[in-house]
Amino acid sequence: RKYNVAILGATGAVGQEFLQLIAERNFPFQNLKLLASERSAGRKIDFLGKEYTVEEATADSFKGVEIALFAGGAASKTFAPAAVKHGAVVIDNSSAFRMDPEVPLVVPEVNPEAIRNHKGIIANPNCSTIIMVMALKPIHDAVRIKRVVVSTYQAVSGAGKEAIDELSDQVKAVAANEPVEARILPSASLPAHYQIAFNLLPQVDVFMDDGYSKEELKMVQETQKILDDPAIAVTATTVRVPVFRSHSESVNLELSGPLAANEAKKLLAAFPGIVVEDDPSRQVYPMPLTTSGRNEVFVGRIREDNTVSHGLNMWVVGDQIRKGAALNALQIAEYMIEHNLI
Ligand code: 2RA
Repeated sequence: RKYNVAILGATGAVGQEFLQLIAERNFPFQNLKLLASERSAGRKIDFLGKEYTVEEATADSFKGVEIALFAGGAASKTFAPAAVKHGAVVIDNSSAFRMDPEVPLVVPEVNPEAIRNHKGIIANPNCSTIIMVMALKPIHDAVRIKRVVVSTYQAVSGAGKEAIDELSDQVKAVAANEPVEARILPSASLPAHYQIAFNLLPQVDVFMDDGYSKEELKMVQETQKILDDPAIAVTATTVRVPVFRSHSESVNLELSGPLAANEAKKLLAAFPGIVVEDDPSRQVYPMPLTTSGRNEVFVGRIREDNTVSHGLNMWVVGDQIRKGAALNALQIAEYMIEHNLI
């Protein structure tokens, strides 16, 4: 059967990817409502041969809606309760409800069973967490992971369309020897903004009192919730890099027992949604330019780390807008339809 779907944040990078994916995957929608802030209301969007007018989101927008895809941002907190009250299932890409014990935090290939406990809202994890836990899960199931040390190389798309435009504009300005403007990164709400073109910013989101950023905290807490293992030690350094739309992550693991690199490679290759690209002798490894626009998470540079007992290193890359946000959320909806959970 087909479902009445609403997309909140329809005009942003993730909202646009929802539309792209709904078309690509033939997602069974009956009616489609495109919702956004007042600023974007009124915009016309052509989709599958029909013209849609973006509406300003209100509590009543969700009347009759069965599946509400929230692209993220502050609007989620405002509208999720109203959408649930109208009987919709909300799949929310914002961080608002991720750590709420009543709200499942789900990567469908990793912990689909958690979806059954939903009370109307299912939270989509942070993009850098989704990409990492896809690679952790097959290993963790075989040999429990004791500790994760991750450094991320995050695409500007994580900070939205404006950040994508900012990188592009800065590269052009540098090439033309013109002044470079920095207004968005590391985050529009912060007092200081820095050039990202030909630079690296060791800040994603705001810093907390302990010197870690909220992004780094998310990777710790969300990983423990998704793997249902509060004892797994995770430490993260998240960095913004001048790449458009794929996040890359250097992941170091300390396992509770032996696992040869070749064994790890087999486990990863067998995991749904993972592609192993790992042949140093032929210079084969994942890169953001080759993973962007793809649905899978790509893993390479898989090798033992003998500086600790049972150590393993790997390089994990995935499209931040797809598997990191819109695709993962849509896969949750697909799973719910397939298992009669909507
Ligand atoms: C970022 N993970 O990359 C955060 C939110 N998408 O900015």
